[in-house]
Amino acid sequence: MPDPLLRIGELARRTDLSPDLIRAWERRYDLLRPTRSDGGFRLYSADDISRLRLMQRYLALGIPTAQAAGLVHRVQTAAFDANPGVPPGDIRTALRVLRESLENFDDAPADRTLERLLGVFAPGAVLRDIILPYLRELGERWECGEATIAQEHFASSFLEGWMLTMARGWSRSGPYRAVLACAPGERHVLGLIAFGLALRDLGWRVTYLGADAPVRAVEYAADAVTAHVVVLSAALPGTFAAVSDEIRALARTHAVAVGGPGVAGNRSDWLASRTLPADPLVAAHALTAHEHTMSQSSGPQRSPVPAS
Ligand code: B12
Repeated sequence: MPDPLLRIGELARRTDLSPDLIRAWERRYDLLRPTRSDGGFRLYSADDISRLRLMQRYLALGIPTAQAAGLVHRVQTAAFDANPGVPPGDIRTALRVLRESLENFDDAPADRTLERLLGVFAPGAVLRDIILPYLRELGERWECGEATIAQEHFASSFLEGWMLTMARGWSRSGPYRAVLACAPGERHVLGLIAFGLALRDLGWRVTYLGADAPVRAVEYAADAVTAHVVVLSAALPGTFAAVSDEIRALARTHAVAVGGPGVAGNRSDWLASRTLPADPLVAAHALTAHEHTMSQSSGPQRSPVPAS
């Protein structure tokens, strides 16, 4: 389902900014991308929330407003510049092949198509323009009864395996280290793997713990690899609430960020301030920009909040 669109009052409430300040940033720095409702009201998306949170984050680091807005633009556009779009015709064909092959339990055509696309386009573009939209579309068709549980399980298992094959060796080189895990009880791993691939492409070493990871195990791995950041992910709305005390305890000693659809409905300001942008590619760029800023800042004290 597409993310719900918000009027400015709700956007202000979710970001703890005044509507006047949001409008001023929108006007002066072209920071937001609202669409219009039939009645002419501006409607904002999850991406706009991400941009405002990123802006708040940079301001909190003491970066002047115009420069902070420039950084927000740069993070957003860098994700696209590094992964130029797959042409619409190729996207349509690839989505058709994925649908027809995976939903008939025959993964060979899907495999060949994805291999061919990877030979031509950046991995991030293949993820953003084909794999993630297919998974979302399949999820929507499954929800309304047009795809069966068997088809959904077969397709998501194939794509999970395929993405993890792309990920081989992702823990081995790069200047920054991240530990990635689904929060306890959470088994939706696909968005987290996509995010990990995007981080790897930006030079991160990724230590991936997968589904349903106890917070103590995450902490153990983070200490073992001296992680710069721990990223926890959830798709279910109750996942983070169930372990919020443990995550807060972890955040006292480690930089912690959270992501995935399970963060969206969460009312905790504490979680909101640690929420990564919803788009995995943009989130990877935001985290990397943050890490650059932190490594250039003079003080020895690291910020406990890595992004947004
Ligand atoms: C595949 C799937 C599963 C698979 C997961 C397999 C796997 N290897 O991950 C399995 C079968 C395990 C599963 C199980 C369940 N599922 Co399920 N599942 C889905 C499904 C169909 C697709 C989810 C998915 O991976 N989408 C692809 C990802 C890439 O897209 P996305 O989730 O929209 O995420 C986007 C962003 O949020 C971002 N993102 C995602 N994660 C992250 C992480 C980071 C760090 C970042 C930066 C970004 C990011 O990337 C995406 C691109 O924009 C959805 C339906 C749907 N419409 O989403 C239901 C859905 C998520 N599942 C649901 C439910 C209820 C369950 C079960 C409880 C079902 C059951 N009764 O057992 C269990 C719970 C298991 C658990 N404890 O976690 C519900 C959740 C409803 C809710 N909001 O409460 C959904 C929405 C279906 C529904 N409408 O009922 N599920």
